[in-house]
Amino acid sequence: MTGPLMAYAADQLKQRFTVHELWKAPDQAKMLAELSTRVRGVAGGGSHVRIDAGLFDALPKLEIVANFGVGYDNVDAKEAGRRGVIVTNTPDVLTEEVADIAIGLLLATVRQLPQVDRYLRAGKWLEGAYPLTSSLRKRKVGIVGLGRIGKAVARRLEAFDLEIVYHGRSRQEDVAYRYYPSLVEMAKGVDTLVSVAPGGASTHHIINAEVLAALGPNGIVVNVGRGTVIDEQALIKALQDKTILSAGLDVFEDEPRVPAELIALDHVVLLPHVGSASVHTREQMGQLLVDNLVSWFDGKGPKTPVAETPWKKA
Ligand code: A2R
Repeated sequence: MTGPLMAYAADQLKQRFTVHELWKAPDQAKMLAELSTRVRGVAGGGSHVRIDAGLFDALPKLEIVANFGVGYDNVDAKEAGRRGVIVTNTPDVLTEEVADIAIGLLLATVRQLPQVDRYLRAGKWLEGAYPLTSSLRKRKVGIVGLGRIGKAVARRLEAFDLEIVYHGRSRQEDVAYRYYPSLVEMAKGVDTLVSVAPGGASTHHIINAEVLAALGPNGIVVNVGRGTVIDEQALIKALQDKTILSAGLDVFEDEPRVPAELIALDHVVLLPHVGSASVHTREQMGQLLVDNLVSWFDGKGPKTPVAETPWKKA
């Protein structure tokens, strides 16, 4: 294990395997050197530990990396593929949970729910009503990354009677929403962006100053995918100078560090990456991580390999 995992999953791993806890070692390089010919599987927790060529070099007998989370930008999956190491993630089991948070965050941002709560607690209601807020009504929502979670968000937004469009690398033939090959063009046509795109080089800072300017002064940005998708400094500037109206963020560029300039802005809503963080869903994710390792070492192949390391039964 490269980092702590919830007991629900860690206990199962310890029952089935000999588990070494890398992050607890006073000298991690020494531990890796001692274990180099014995470690066959890695359970990766969280996005803060990079699993890349350095670790693969240190563990030449490695067969599988089971990542906790659907996003695996913390793993160099292409390099794993080149070396014949399987990478698995935890898709589907968190889709609805993260979509719920996307909607909750959107509503909280548009109607300023945390700010309104703070207002009441500060006793200000006794002095008068909270100022009127912006509205979800008549908003047009552009989804950045219409994948499993993006589609679950879109399904929920349909119930709110909002117009939905999307941007991704390719048009999806089986959806009726309008497709924008250009993110800037989509931003010009909507006032609300919901980003559910993965991290990594291909999405790095795709929501930049130009996109935010195109979104305009009524613009709201919600991000539940990866922090690196948004140019955070450009976002801070756009919020400070009112290029856009507000933002609701569950993910940040350098978690768990959140820029003081963002925290200083009272009109944004900030969550500490809790999209999938319910007991129910985290247990499902932990179980899928365990199931991938058990299935692999039982000789039955990985359950949910990522695209870069496809599995074909021999
Ligand atoms: O690009 P497409 O057509 O393959 O659509 C995928 C989109 N996507 C991108 N969109 C714009 N620019 C890119 N460079 C780019 N790369 C990928 O993101 C697809 O519609 C979506 C990802 O969907 P799924 O693979 O089904 O992932 P899921 O389960 O919805 O999770 C999305 C992300 C995770 O990677 C974590 O970062 C986070 O949500 O939890």
